Amino acid sequence: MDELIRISDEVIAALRDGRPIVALETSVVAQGLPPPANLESARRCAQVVRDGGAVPAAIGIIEGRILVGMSDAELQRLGDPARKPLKAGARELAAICAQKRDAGTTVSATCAVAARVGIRVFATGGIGGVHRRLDALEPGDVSADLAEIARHRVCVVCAGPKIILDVPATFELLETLGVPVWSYRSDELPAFYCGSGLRAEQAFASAVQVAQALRAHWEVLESPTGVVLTVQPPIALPRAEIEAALLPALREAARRKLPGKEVTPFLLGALSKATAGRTQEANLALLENNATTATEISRALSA
Ligand code: PSU
Ligand code: MN
Repeated sequence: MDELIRISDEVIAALRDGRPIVALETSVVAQGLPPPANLESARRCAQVVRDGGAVPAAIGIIEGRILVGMSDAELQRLGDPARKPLKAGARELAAICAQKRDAGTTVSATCAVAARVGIRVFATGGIGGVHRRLDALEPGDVSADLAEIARHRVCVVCAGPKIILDVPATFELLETLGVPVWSYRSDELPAFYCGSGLRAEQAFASAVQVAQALRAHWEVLESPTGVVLTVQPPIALPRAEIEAALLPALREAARRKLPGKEVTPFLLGALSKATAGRTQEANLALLENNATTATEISRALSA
């Protein structure tokens, strides 16, 4: 595997010793956030993982090699829009490798790679899911994130589905796919930087309890699925205001008939513009907070 997948020395050593590791995605660096916030966020997430006593493993693709544990220079390269990095979902990994391209990895691709190398805990901002449709003629769009979380034994620590999505439909599809959705220290499921208004069916008060449940799910029940662990965003924005800003962005996205992969970055960018950067600030805060929680889970799982 060393030809196509390069695991950093630090991550190899942690895997060998069974020490805690937290995988981090890089589509948020390559597509989700504009510079310089993208790189600052990647650095801060890696730092909070280290401060918490785990090894950060940013996953991404450079010149067709899948990197597990990226250096700062490698992250800088992926974070430079001028190099036009691709957005890699799990199904695109092999082709992107063969084409020797650069790519940020989405939740779907990061889950697949993390599971492949034996990393069990992964932090992201908000997962993809079932997209909203303004009318029945708009094509349906369901993120590959959901199907890949369902196929890989990884705990995805996130602030729920992104608010741009049909959030209730996304949670329903996770149920259909057999993916447990557990809430961390809250009775409400989050929807990125907003509340969802939906009650969490299963909530946990501590990382130790989450680790126990993960072991039961994977080792005792031998379930092949991943698990979504939702964490409340540290900066919560008023739902009504976000919905009001989102509607014209959804209309504009439909009018432009954007290719599927461009929809999420377009909508996130439009929300940030409409709120004078407040959604981006909230996005950065929740990314870092999720990395902190993932570190606690990873430590409890390794203990
Ligand atoms: N979380 C964020 N910002 C992002 C993403 C997640 O805070 O940009 C990315 C993730 O990589 C996720 C992807 O997998 O958006 C979903 O894209 P799509 O809806 O096209 O599947
Ligand atoms: Mn899509």
